[in-house]
Amino acid sequence: MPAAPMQPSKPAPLDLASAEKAETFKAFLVAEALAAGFDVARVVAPDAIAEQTVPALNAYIAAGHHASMDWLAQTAERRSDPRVLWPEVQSILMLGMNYGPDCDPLEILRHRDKAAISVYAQNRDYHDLIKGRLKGIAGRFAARTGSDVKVFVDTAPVMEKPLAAKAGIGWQGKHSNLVSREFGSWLFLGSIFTTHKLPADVPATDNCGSCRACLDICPTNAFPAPYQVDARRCISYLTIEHKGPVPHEFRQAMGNRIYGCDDCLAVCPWNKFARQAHEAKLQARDDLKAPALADLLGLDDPAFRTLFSGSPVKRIGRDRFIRNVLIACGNSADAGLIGPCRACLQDDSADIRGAAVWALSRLMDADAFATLRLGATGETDAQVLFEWHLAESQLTGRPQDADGNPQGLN
Ligand code: B12
Ligand code: SF4
Ligand code: SF4
Repeated sequence: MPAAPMQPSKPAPLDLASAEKAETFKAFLVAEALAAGFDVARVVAPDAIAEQTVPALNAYIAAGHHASMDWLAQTAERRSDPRVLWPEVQSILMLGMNYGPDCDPLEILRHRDKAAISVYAQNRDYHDLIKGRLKGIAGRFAARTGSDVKVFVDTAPVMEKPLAAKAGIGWQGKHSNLVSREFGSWLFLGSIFTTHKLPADVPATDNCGSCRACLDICPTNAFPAPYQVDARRCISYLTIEHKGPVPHEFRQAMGNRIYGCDDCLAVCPWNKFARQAHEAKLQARDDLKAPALADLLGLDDPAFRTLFSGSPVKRIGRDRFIRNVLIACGNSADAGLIGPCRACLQDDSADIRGAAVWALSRLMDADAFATLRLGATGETDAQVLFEWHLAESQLTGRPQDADGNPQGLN
């Protein structure tokens, strides 16, 4: 049956009262956000990103760039389109909180006997801080407008960077993070979803131009192309998310970075406009600015929990943390660390024992290492034994097969 001809539709009368109300509610929401300590808050429509993010996230996962973060793949549909995550959502307020450092984060990389903890982790866990504030703002907005609200920060399946870019908070730089004209690289992001329709802000434009400083500084070559990060090669991923031994090819490049990495962020020329975090809980704790590797190696589980209470570092647990510290020790060229590293050969964690073997092989000469090996006969863990054999063959120049395995091993 032929379709009935469409009636020419009359334009809907402009509802000035509701447009005005939407502006008022938006102004209220933004004012609440700023009063709660956020530095920037702008609105984006929920349909603004899917065209870009659905294919991009699928390509990212297909390329394996998500490494072992299977949750990115499992939540891909909801993550790349806020309307799938919450079909009732009408508007999204994206918020940024400045966590700018008070010194150059690249400076600590020159002090190899000290540990570099990335800027975002030198004080309180931003997830806890931001989530509490978001809940307060959203609660007041819901009470004022009667709309439903949901708040998200980082751990939820929301693509915060593309949403913040479309809201005009900044643009996604070639390192993939959001860059702001006012705050440089140093903004934490969070969001408030609401069923109330609010006027959207204007998206930001890309101001990277021909610069490629972030791509060139990356110690592990983690950018297969501008705007793409291969997490498998990223030190942030390797030190925070990666379980088990760190692949050998990245250990030297890690230097003294024991938790996260700021190189691509810190080198960005837009940081000349950055300013120090005003939120006291995001300013670096003095004891986490440049802790001595030797002190960190001695942390048992209770001491680790105490030192990193309320910090994001606590999330990775003591064993993965000490594994990272040991790799930094191996890169330190500091013979004074041999003693503390040797003590780690007795640790209950095989990951720690394996990393200790690697560190010692880099701090000791071949003869001293061979003597140490003779005394260390009780090891039964296959991965740790592999570390011993590999280290020995590298120190003695014994041949290895194509995979870097010492030949003649079974
Ligand atoms: C997973 C994750 C990581 C992973 C993967 C990083 C990544 N770039 O994907 C790891 C552990 C490596 C990581 C590291 C860091 N992270 Co992180 N991370 C996230 C998380 C949870 C999701 C990011 C995501 O969606 N990735 C998936 C990719 C596909 O999305 P995308 O990066 O936006 O990529 C876009 C384009 O670059 C392009 N693209 C990317 N890859 C590809 C591949 C192909 C083939 C194609 C075609 C396109 C394409 O398309 C995408 C869509 O537009 C967000 C929080 C959140 N919920 O959003 C925090 C978040 C991005 N992280 C954050 C921070 C601070 C960091 C670190 C700086 C921490 C540190 N100091 O160590 C580093 C920076 C490393 C880096 N250069 O990205 C902040 C960034 C704040 C900001 N101003 O942008 C966020 C937003 C957390 C927060 N709430 O503040 N992170
Ligand atoms: S965080 Fe470090 S390792 Fe990761 S992409 Fe940036 S510079 Fe490279
Ligand atoms: S360093 Fe250069 S290329 Fe990278 S995000 Fe900043 S401006 Fe863009």
